[in-house]
Amino acid sequence: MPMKTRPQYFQVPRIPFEGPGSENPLAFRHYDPAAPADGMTLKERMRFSIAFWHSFRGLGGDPFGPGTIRRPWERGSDALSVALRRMEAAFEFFVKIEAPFWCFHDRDIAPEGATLAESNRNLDRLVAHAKALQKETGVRLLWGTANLFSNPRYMCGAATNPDAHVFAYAAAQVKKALEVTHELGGDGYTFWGGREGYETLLNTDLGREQEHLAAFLRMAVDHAKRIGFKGQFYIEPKPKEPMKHQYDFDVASGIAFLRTFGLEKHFKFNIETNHATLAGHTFQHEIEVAASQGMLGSVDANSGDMLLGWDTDQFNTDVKEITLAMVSIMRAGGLGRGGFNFDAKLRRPSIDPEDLFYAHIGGMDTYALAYRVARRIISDGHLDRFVAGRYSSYDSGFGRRIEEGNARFPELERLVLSKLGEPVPRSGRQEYLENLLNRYLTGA
Ligand code: XUL
Ligand code: CO
Repeated sequence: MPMKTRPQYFQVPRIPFEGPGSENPLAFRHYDPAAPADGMTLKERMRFSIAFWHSFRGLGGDPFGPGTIRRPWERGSDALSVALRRMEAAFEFFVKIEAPFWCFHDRDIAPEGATLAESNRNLDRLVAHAKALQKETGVRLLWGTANLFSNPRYMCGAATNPDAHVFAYAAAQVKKALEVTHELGGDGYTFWGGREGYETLLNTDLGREQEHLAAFLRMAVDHAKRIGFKGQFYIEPKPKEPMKHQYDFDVASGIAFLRTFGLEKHFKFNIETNHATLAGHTFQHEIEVAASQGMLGSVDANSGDMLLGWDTDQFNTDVKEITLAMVSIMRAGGLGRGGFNFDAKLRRPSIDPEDLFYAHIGGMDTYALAYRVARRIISDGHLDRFVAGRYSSYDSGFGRRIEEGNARFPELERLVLSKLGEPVPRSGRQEYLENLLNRYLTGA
C-alpha cells in the first residue's frame, strides 16, 4: 500500500482483532472488522468515524491552561505544511484503527487566511490532499461541516447574528464547506448550532433569529441541489454551551423547528450522547424521539460525566447505555447513511500517541459488544413481545378505532357506562424487565 512509503507518525501497528481472551491492550476484543454482521462485514455495519477536530486538532487545552499533548507532525512554523503533514498522520491513524470514515470542520483541516478568498485557497489545498489520501486508503467521508463558532466574528452567532453582514459571511463559508464535502464524496453534512442561540433576551429578538436560521438552512438545501450534493443533511441538537440557550435544544425542539419552517423533509438528526444528557435526556430517549418521526440520522458517539454539567466529550465504555441505544437504533432499521462518529477527546493528561489508540479501541469495542447484545435482545423478542402485549388493547375493537382516528368521546362514554366499567390495573413490570436486561448484559 502506498501509505507505507510515507513517514509513519505512530509507532503502533494496525490494530488486530484478537478476541475477548486477548490481553494485548492494543488489540480489539469485540470489534472484528471482518466478521459477518447481517449481510455485510462488521466494519461496513458499524460505520465508525474519526472526528478530525478532537483527535488531530485537540491538544488538551482547557480554560485554565494550554495544551499538554505534543504530536511530532505539529512541529514547524508554516501552518500549511503542518496541516498537510497532520492530514497524513490522520489517515495513518484511520487505517490503523480500522475506521472506514472520518468527519471534519473546514477550519480543522486548513488554516483560516486573512480573507475569505485566502481561507478558500488553503481549504482547496488540503481538500486535494485529503482526496488523494481517501483514494489511497479507501477511507471515506461520513460528513463535513463548517466551523461557525470559533472566529470572533461569530461571537453573537452565524445565521442568527443580529448583523446581516455576518450572516452573509457564514453563508459564503457554508457554501464552500458544502462544495468541498461534495468534492470528497461525503455521505452527509452536519449543522451543529455552535453559537446559534442567545446569552440574554435583553438584546435578542428570538423570533427573528429563528426565521433567519430557517432562511439559512433553506439556502443550504437549495445550494446542495444546485451542485448535485445528495448527502443527508443533519441537525445536531445541543441545549447549551457555548450559549446559555441554543435553538436546537434537543431532538423534539429540532423537529418542531423544522416542521414550523417546512424543512422536515430535508433533515435528519445527528444525536450526540453528551448533548442528550445536557438536555436532561438519556441517549436512548433522543434516538427514540428521532426514530418515532423517521428522522434518526447519525450518532456522535461519546459520553459526559454524570457529576459535571458541561460537554466533556469522553470516550464511552458504558455497555448498558450503548446497548439500550443500539436496541432503539436497530428497531428503527439502523442509521442508513449515518454512522458512529467518535466526537470524543482524550483527557488532558493522556498525552501519548498510544492513548489515541486505547481511547478508540475502547469506544469501538464497546459499540461492537453492544451491537451483539442488542441483536440478541431483538432476536429473542422478549422485550418486544412484552411491549407489544402492553399495548395490545389498541390492536382490535374500540382501541383500534382510537388509533385509526375513528372513535369519538360519546361512543367511548357509552362503552364505559354500558359494558367496560372500571379498567383492571396491570403491572408495568419495570424491575422484572431490568433483571431481564441484566441477563443479556452479563450473558448469565
Ligand atoms: C460540539 C459538537 C461539534 C459538532 C460538529 O459540542 O459536538 O463538534 O459535532 O460541529
Ligand atoms: Co458533536
